[in-house]
Parts: sequence; C-alpha cells; structure tokens
Amino acid sequence: MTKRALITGVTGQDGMYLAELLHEKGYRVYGLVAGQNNPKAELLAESHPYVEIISGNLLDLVSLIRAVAHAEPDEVYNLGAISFVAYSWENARLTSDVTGGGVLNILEAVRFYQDSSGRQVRFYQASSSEMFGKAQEVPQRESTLLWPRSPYGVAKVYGHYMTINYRESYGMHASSGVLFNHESPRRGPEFVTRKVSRAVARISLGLQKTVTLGNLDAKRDWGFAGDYVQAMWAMLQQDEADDYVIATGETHSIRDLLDVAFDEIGIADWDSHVEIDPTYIRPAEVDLLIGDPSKARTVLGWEPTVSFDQLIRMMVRHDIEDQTAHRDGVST
Ligand code: GDR
Repeated sequence: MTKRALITGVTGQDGMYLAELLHEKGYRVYGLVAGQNNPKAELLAESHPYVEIISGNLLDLVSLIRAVAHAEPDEVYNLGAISFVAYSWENARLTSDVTGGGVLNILEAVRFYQDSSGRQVRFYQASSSEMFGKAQEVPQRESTLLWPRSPYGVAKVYGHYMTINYRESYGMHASSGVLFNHESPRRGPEFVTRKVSRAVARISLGLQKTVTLGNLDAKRDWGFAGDYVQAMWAMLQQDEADDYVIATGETHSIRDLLDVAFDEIGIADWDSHVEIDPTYIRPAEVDLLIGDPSKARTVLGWEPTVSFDQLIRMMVRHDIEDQTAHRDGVST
C-alpha cells in the first residue's frame, strides 16, 4: 500500500527537502499551503509537481480537519510556523497563535480524523533548540530544562508540551524533534547563514562591499537541512513515539561563520567587509547552543553527513552561481 503523508510548511526549506525524501520513498505527498494566490505555492508546483497542494491554515481548525480528511495520511509532519526569531518580538501574538496554537489545531484535526476513521496517524512536531534559550546545561539534551528567550521560543515550548500531552492523554503516536539550526542553499535570506553566504557571494562579484550584522559572538550548532529531514522520517518509523535532539554536537560563532564564508572567496581578513548595526541585536539573546544527539544516534541510527565547513562553503558556492546568473539576467 502506498503510504500517504501530509506536510504543513511544505513551501519552506525543510518542507521541500522532506517532500523530496518522502517522494523518493514512494509516498504520496500532500502539502498544506496557506493564503490566496501564494507565490510560494506556484514555485512549489513548478519545482515539486508531485506534491498535491491543499489549501489551509494552521489558525483555521476547520481547514485542517478538511485537509487531513482529504489527505487520509499515515503520517503528518507539522513544519508550518512563523520561524524567524527576531520577527517574533514585533509580532508576539501572531507568533504565539501560529507557532504555538497551530500545533494544538493540527493535533486536534489528527485526533478527530483518527476517531472518525478508526485509522492510526503518526505525527511529527518540529520543536526547536530555541526552547533551551538560556541554556541550563551544556550540551543540551532531551532532559535539559527549557528556558526560552523569545516569543518564538515560548510558542515552540507550548507546541512541544502539547505534542507530549496528546501522546500521553490519547496514546497518539506523536513525536517531537528538537532540531538545532539547520541550513542549506534553500535557507531564507533573513537567517544569518544565508544572509552571510549571499553577501559574500555578492562581494566576490563586486556587487556589494559590506554586510551588516548584529551579535557576532552568538554560538550555534549548525547542520545541513537535508540530513535533518531524514531524522524526522526515522522518528515516525519507530514503534514508540518519543522526543529526540537532532544536532551535530559542534558549536561555532558568527565569527567562525564569517571566517569560512570569506575564506571560500579568498579573503582572510573580513573586518572591513562587516558592519555592525545594533538594530539587529535581539532584546534577549540565546548565547550558546550545542546539542547532544546521542539518543538519535543510538535509537534512530541517525548521523549528520555534512560538516559546518562543508555546509557554509556549499552555500557560498551556490550563491555565487545564483548571483552570477542573476547579474547576467539568466533565470534560475
Ligand atoms: P536562530 O537563527 O535565531 O538561531 O533560529 P538566525 O540565523 O536568525 O540567528 C542565529 C544567530 O545569529 C545572530 N545574528 C544574526 N541573525 C540574523 N538573522 N541576522 C543578522 O544580521 C544577525 N547577526 C547576528 C542572531 O542574534 C542569532 O544569535 C533558527 C530559526 O530557523 C528557528 O526557526 C529555529 O527554530 C532555530 O534556528 C533552531
């Protein structure tokens, strides 16, 4: 029997990698897309024509009930969220509703479908290392106390515990992946890795001279998004639902990121190319994140395959090609 999966947030970086993985595995893939005339839906239809797009919104429980009934999924991956941490201070209510309350809505829609159809659905929640915030333990693992430092982080904690609660209350096969930062050439340009890789590419082509950033001392555990979607899938193949930290176990500062990105274009001293703008400094910062993925390694057999150095160089090289094509008027 062909397996069926429904992905919320299918137009995002992770949604696209996951859709590809599930398609390769022979799944029928459904993707929830919000909004009228959403340009991201059009792009997805072109690049991933096998994804069946369903219109719906995490804020609208009725639309989710209809989407789940239509997809008749074996697996639901909830990747949809407002995901930019800095934005969440300016839009705290909306972030709480979508990133937090949206999890409750999709869990309810899945529970309703299970009760009415008698079928079992496996559920994945995209939890985040931002939940560790003011990290109470180094490295962070599944049992580390959660101390979020942004409205986004607080909303993710709500979704995380709601997922655990539905597992414990209703026996749902609901798992939560506590994913540390994961990047790729598909990363949105508002996130620091892509902001840097694009700027460095443009600097190498003479299209700009500097990049403007905030806190250069924050440290993150950065992995490759293509590896991380493998872990999502592996969690739903286990007999028992559970929570897993997904990380590389290595941490690097924004300065390290600049070192590698500028090295890729042959610049060793990047000082004159970087400006600091205090408006990019967050009201409360997450200073240090480093995950302990031992449980995922032991139980799921999951390992990251792309190093920090390889990841950043891959992104810079991609952006050089992309910017060159853009400059020369070739559509990519
Ligand atoms: P993060 O990712 O907040 O960790 O959340 P982001 O790339 O935005 O920031 C990482 C760190 O870089 C510092 N920084 C800057 N960040 C941005 N965006 N722009 C800048 O100019 C800049 N200068 C310095 C930040 O202060 C921060 O410390 C990501 C998101 O994908 C979340 O949705 C996800 O849950 C977590 O990763 C895991």
